Amino acid sequence: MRIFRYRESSSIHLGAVTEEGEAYRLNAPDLMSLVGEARAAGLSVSGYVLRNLAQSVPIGVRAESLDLAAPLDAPEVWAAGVTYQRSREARNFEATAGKLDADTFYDKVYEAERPELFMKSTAARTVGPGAQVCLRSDSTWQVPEAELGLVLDRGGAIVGYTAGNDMSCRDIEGENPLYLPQAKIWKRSCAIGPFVRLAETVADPYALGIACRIYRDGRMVVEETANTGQLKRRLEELVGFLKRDNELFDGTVLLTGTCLVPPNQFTLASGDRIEIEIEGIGTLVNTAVYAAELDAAMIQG
Ligand code: DO4
Ligand code: MG
Repeated sequence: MRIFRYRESSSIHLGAVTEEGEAYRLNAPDLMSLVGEARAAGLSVSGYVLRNLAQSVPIGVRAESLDLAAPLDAPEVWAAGVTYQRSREARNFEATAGKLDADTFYDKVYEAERPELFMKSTAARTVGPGAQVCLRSDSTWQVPEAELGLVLDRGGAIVGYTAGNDMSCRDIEGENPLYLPQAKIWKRSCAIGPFVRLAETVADPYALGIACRIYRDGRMVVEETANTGQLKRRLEELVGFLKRDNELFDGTVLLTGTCLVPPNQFTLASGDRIEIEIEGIGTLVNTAVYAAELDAAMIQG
């Protein structure tokens, strides 16, 4: 079962898609309230939704055809790095311009007990499906990073899985890893959604196909595919380090690292359409635009 939000008549509603593909409007205000209600009733979230389906309104159309919004307002988005061999290779390439002759910090963190975890985004910087993600004006090597996102409760329990885009500047990080926050965090540099697949309805989170496609002027210019089976770490291991001596908030999202990297010569351009698809979860679509272009469009109204 998948949970989503959609806009209709200037309101935002919570919805669920059953395994049969039927979409229903739910009464709960948001995902984490739904989780609370289910727990109070002693049921799994999907069991709770199914039990209350008779009181829910069938939407009558496929969820994908609705005006979908971010599935939740994640108070914080964290991200793991170098959790796949593909990311390790890409980080080594950008840090050494392909002239690798010794172990790098990336090699070390890939093998280390402690994973790389970093703060990726706040609620105000995170967008949902269909929204524009921003490009930086001071980078010439920008890529989307397609990642499996974990939706956590305040105790660190995995409530569900979503698709995430960890927009990244390869040149800024490659110049100096101390620039990581600038390579990762700026206005609209993170997207999540459109669906959260409830954790109890995912048989094996280590067997999900992931695809990233980028379209320019209607033509596909990048297509990369991989599988979460290539993840070096266990999800609980990443969450364990995130919550260690830390305070988590209901609805925190943890992106689990990228296994998809466009060819090294590729950089995003304004107007590019980015599609991130995770098997059984859904497809997150966003368009890239320079932050200044977005600001100018907003001023013009
Ligand atoms: O080391 C930098 C971050 C890498 C990353 O974001 C990833 O592997 O997904
Ligand atoms: Mg990443």
